[in-house]
Parts: sequence; C-alpha cells; structure tokens
Amino acid sequence: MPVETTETRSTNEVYTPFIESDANADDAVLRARMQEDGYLFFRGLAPADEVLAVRRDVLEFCREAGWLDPGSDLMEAVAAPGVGPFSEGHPDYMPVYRKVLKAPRFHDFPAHPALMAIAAKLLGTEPFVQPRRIGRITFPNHTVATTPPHQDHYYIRGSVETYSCWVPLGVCPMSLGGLAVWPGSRHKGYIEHTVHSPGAVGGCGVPVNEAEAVWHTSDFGLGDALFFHAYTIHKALPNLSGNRLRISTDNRYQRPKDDIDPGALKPHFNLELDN
Ligand SMILES: O=C(O)CCC(=O)C(=O)O
Repeated sequence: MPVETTETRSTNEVYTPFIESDANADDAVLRARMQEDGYLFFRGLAPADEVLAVRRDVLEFCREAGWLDPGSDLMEAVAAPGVGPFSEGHPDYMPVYRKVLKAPRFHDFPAHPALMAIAAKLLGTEPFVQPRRIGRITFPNHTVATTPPHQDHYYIRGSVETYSCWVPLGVCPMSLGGLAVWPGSRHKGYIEHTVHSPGAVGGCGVPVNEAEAVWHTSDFGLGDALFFHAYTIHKALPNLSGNRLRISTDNRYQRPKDDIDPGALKPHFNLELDN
C-alpha cells in the first residue's frame, strides 16, 4: 500500500472553461464534438434532488465512520479535524466504500435516463452501463492522492468506444478538485501509462508536458456531467477546499455487443457486496 503523505502538487496550470453542450442537440452534433474534443460537458443534466439524495446516502456512511465534523451540517461534508486522510486501498477507506457501492440509489444513479440518453446519442444504440460502479471520496489537502493525468482505456480496456461520465455528488468548485480534460488528446491514440502515482485511480498515469497541455475545466454545479472518450487525457484538480470532502461518481457506457473487460462486470476493487 502506498505511504500517504500530504505533499502539495503544482497548481500553476492554466485552466480554460469547458465548452458547454446542449443535451437536446442532435446526435450528430454531439458525436461530432466528442470526435473533435473528446468530451462533452452538460450543465444540470441530472436532477439536483436526485444528486443530493445520493450525496446524503454517501455522507451518512462517512458520518458513521467518524469522518465528518459532528458540529457541521451533514450535507456540507466538512471533514472531522484530525481524521484521515484516507483514500482507495486504505483499510479505513474500503469498508465505507463497500457501503457506498451497496447503496441502491448510488448504484442506480448512472442508469438515470438523462445520462443514458446522452450515452445513447453517442453510441447510436441503447447503452450498456458497466456494472462496475465507481465512487470517490477525496479528503481535503490530500494532494498526493490527486488523480494524475491518464486515459481511462488503461484501466477499463474492452472497447475503445467506451465513454466515461464523471458527476460530482454536490456542487464542486475548482477548489474542491473537479475533473479537467485535455481537449483533442484522444487523437494522440493510446499512450503507455508509465508514470507511477499514488493517485486515486490506481497508481499510473501518462507523462504530460505541461507546456503543451491544454486543460479545460469549470466549477461544477449540481447535476453537471462530464462525458469523455476512453483516450481523452484527464486528471483531477487537488482538493484545496481546506476542510471539505469531495464526493463524486464516475461510470462507463458502451454498446451491449462491444468488447468488455471481465473486470468491468465485477464490483470495483472486487469488493464482496453480497452480505
Ligand atoms: O474523480 C477522480 O479523481 C478520478 C475520476 C477519473 O479519473 C475518471 O472518471 O476516469
């Protein structure tokens, strides 16, 4: 298990706001933009009340684990002073994460009709949402565990025409550590993941020349959703909120008959969810 420290990453990169897409646009328009930029960003795609219901479920598990400041409102996700930071793989993190993956509303969220409709437009058929649901609970100032630049194909394999969708479960200003994408980077093709990092997605990333890279990101509002292609280079921003947990979910959509890695059919981390 990686040793967890709280070193600070460079935050000197320049960020350009996402190009926003219209969920009601024609399939051809959305596909063309995805082909060109490798991502689509939608404001308010998922209903706010449903996002908040999932957020509440996740935060209740965090509260039970003693991760939240008992003097603050649950939905503010204020971290308890002196607790953590924990991240994926840590023995204190995984029992909480297991409860998240078992929560019905969390599990159902990626199959929401609003998200499925975008995936259907991109794929040209009824989408299959991969059973491996993923959630992230990111502690403040734990910058060593910030997700490094990577392409999802390294982790998900299967069909290259698989689309990821990242949704913060709550408002996520840049200071809380949203996701950033490098537009057009899908055209680089697949890049070997040779950079080792304890970042939240599993420890490997791609080398990035920051002088060449262009990053698009924005403050995420409630229900905002970011779809991107399996070759799109993306990364998280560090959670520099000071004291808030960042809660998010990311899920993958593909055609039912396309290749799938067997791992995508199992729970994340192969967690045992039966009992
Ligand atoms: O939320 C994160 O930090 C990582 C998410 C991610 O890399 C993804 O959705 O592919």
